[in-house]
Amino acid sequence: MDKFIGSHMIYTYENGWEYEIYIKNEDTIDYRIHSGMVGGRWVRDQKVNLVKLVENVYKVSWTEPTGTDVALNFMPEEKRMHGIIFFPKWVHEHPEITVRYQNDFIPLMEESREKYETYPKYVVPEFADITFIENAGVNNEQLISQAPYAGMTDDIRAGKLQV
Ligand code: FER
Repeated sequence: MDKFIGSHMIYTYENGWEYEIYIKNEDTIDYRIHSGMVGGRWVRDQKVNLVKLVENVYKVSWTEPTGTDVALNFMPEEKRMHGIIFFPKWVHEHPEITVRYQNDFIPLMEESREKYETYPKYVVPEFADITFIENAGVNNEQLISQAPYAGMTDDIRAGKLQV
């Protein structure tokens, strides 16, 4: 697992949604969502379950304060991953409530998941191509420390965003 921990990746799902993840340590991720239904959303210090399934295949799973459940399988050697996201009905209907720096709005997420409907869930299973991968070390607090902006992933891939 040591090889995977510290991975900083950008990937584009086959539906066009672009995401960025940093595997901060053995049970924590930071991430930014650059496009798609909840583009602009970003989160630090989300607790996850992280396991190595077989050599070079890793699974990251968690449940969000919004009630969204996520399971991701990474195959870094193939530059591919597969993600499945289970959105509560309310996130599909009011994605804008979740599009923010979530860490500063945990009570709003918890209120919204009680106030609005959960079912039926909106399930999004997609493969993605990994377009950037580096190892940024463990517990790097600078890496995901600013809001996503248009063109940010191009800047990261071009090495223009040094942290
Ligand atoms: C991902 C798919 C979904 C991901 C995060 C999410 C970091 C989170 C979704 C949400 O909470 O709305 O690949 O990677």
